[in-house]
Amino acid sequence: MPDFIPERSPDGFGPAGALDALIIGAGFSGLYQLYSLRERLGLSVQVLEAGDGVGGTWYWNRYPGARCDSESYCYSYSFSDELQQEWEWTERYPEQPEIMRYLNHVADRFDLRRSIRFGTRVTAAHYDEAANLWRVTTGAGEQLTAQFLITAVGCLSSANVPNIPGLEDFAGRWYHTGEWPQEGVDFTGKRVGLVGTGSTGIQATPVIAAAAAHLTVFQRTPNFSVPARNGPLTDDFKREVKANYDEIRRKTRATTNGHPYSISERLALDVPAEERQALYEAAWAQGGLQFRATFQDLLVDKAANDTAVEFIRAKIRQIVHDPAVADILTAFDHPYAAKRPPIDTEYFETFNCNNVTLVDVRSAPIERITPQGIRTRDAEYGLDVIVFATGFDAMTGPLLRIDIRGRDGQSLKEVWDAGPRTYLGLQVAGFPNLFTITGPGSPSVLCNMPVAIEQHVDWITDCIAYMRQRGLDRIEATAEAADQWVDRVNEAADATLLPLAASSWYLGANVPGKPRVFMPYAGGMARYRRICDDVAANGYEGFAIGTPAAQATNQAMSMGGSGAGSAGPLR
Ligand code: N01
Repeated sequence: MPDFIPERSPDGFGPAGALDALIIGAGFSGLYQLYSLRERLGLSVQVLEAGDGVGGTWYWNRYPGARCDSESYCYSYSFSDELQQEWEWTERYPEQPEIMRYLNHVADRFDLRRSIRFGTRVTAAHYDEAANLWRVTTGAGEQLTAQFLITAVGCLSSANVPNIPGLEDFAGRWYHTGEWPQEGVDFTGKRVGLVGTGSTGIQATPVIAAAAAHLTVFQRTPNFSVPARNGPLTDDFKREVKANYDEIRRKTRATTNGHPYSISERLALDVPAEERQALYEAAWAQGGLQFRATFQDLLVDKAANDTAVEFIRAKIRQIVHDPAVADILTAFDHPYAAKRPPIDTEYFETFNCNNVTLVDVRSAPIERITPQGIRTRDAEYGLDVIVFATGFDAMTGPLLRIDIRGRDGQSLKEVWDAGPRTYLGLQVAGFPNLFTITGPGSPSVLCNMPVAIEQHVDWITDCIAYMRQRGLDRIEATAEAADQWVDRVNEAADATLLPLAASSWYLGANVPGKPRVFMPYAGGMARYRRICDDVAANGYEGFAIGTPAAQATNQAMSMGGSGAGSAGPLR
């Protein structure tokens, strides 16, 4: 039984005692979805959040050096002009505490906390077909019911701690960067081992090295990184941004990755070598993820990409004094940006410090963790602290750790046994009234996240408004539409170099046993937005939408060959 009485929606819609909508997660997505459904549609909404505060991914990822790789003024909500005018970002890239201040400000400014229950983890969500309701269970065993269930669980929120034998015997302390202690970790005088050199490890390395007696970095796959060139924002820049926010937001919505810059139209091999070098130098000096945009074909043409690889390799060799260390750092096995490219502040420079050691665990793998430290095939490294910067069970992990069951009790885990299958990354066939914000099959992690989040939240909100206006109470992606969308997601990935990174978390390759399926939609945010808009404009094409009774008729019709886009007679 719910332990509170939810407020009723003004139109009194929905079975007695049930919420109109239940949202899982109070990060960027959950906060905006709550605001949209409560303030724009006037629905009764409850957010359940496992953490003790808002922030989602940013609440948990408090590791040293945690900072956003998107530029602060665009890593923010666009839905409220008052909000964007009043908030002051201080740096080019916001540090984790600054993002937390921002999200707490948003929660207070829009009075969101009264609809959020903190410290409440959702363990199960089962669809009750007869009642057309989701029955949601929390870790404490409470049950809540809601017509719509919206997951705002983040793509990178399920920590991946590698299953290395001996961890339980380690005499020191160990941490995963994605579950960092709220009180922080004091590295003073400690011998620290850091496993993993993705974006997180690359951000954390210089900061931990500065604090610890000694840092040993265990690198399995060498990674590319470009300087972030972080720094304080000047008053002039802030004024300029605020005066031009409309145009900036228009641009972020129209670009491939949701950033405020366009990808160049130049092809890498169309320009003479000298000019290409000068362009890369300028991009390196400018810093940031924009380096990817230097040439149009970096992510689609291997020969073009090789020019970026060679440029970055040469830069690392210039920076790192010891050629043997530089060799390990530059033994790349994938095209540049085929994995999410990190950006850094003095990452490669850190390997020139006397208190830093790089260990190549590709050539000599980690064999076990001993009480004293980490033993590789070649040596044992004494450690007081181990930091796992080993990433996440991305995209599907946060959903699958909840026991989600749709029609006929079918579990999401079983339905996704061979990899995630969604329609637009928004819905799963067989799971009516369940929406997955930035779910697999949407651009999500290939995009500046707030841009992807706002697009999904707006689409879901419009969809629910559409249903309410027409007295429709159930929406479900058809299996045909989902199948076609999965094909499009695969085609979009195959048109790029992204699947060539064998160890990429985009493919699920970082988690042993996870099916290797390219999960995000790589066709670009702008194109995806158009597709979603067209689907809505065509009466939610590809979704069966109606009242439960009408929908049963539709499904029968659909099985009889009416295809995707079938709709209830009430529509
Ligand atoms: O995780 P990762 P991350 N033994 O999966 C290694 C976002 N992010 O937390 O490549 C040894 O990228 C693994 O090696 P390999 C961003 O989207 C955003 O760094 O599998 N090593 C790899 O080096 C990013 O992409 C920001 O061979 C092991 C590393 O651990 C995503 O989060 C900041 C291992 C994991 O890299 C994930 O980044 C930071 C093992 N058993 C992150 N298991 C912002 O800007 C794994 N590794 C907001």
